Amino acid sequence: AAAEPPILVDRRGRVGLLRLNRPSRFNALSDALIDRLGDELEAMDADDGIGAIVITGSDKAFAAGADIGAMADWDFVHVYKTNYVSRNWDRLARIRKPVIAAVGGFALGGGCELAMTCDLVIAAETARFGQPEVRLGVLPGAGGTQRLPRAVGKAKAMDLCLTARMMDAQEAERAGLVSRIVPAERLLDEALEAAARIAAFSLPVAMMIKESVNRAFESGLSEGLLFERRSFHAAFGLQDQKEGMAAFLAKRNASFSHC
Ligand code: CO8
Repeated sequence: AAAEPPILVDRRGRVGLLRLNRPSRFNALSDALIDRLGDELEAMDADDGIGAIVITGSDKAFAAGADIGAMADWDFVHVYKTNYVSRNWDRLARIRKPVIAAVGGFALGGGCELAMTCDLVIAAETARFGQPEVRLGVLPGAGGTQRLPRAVGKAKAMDLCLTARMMDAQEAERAGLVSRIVPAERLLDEALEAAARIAAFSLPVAMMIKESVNRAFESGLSEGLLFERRSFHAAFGLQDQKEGMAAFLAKRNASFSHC
């Protein structure tokens, strides 16, 4: 297993599929894994033939967090000087195409943070989400204290981060962390279908939608609305706008050329 790549890369039409592949470690997020994930995501982001990306794990775990074995002996100077997390995580959040997390089993610590860095979270009924870092004598370090309250509100974010308890898929969906719940055996198919549906729409429009929704978390309402309005106006510069509206009026399916 040591020779196995930490990420398995696949492609289904216009959908890129990345599978976290350290099953014996519950897909613990080693540096090698995060580095590779960043490389593969950036390659797919640059690939004109890909319109959406799915990240998934195994049945048991999406990812159980950072690799505790690797971290145990690190000290402040080491993590500060090597810029742990920022050095290889920030690039994940800069991916411009829609990314779907297909979560089965545990999404804990950095695993939950990875799911929250994605744009949609499709969860199997078996999914469990948590930020249990407090148990280890640390706190969430890849956005858990920031993205979780934005997703589920302060009350639940405090509860999860301070008590280390897990949320099941139902609670996570009610709270707003999860886009949809599906039966475990349908997880990958549902995620791939959602990705294929997104990828068939205009790619520049999907990118603008992602950018604009994310702007809601970075700005006040009037700035966000202005950003949306500029993007909406820009969409009228696309061939895909002409095609989408002409297809509607002609009562046929649109065929987007992604430009
Ligand atoms: N790191 C390393 N190894 C792990 C991890 C992990 N995060 N999680 C599980 N494993 C290993 C176990 O050590 C065990 O190994 P072995 O078979 O050699 O004993 C194997 O995976 C199976 O685990 P368990 O025997 O514990 O299986 P259980 O079914 O009893 O429990 C759990 C599964 C609940 C997932 C349990 O393993 C667990 O609690 N894991 C740790 C979860 C955790 O604390 N995560 C937070 C880590 S800290 C963090 O994520 C900080 C984020 C900062 C930034 C991230 C940047 C990458």
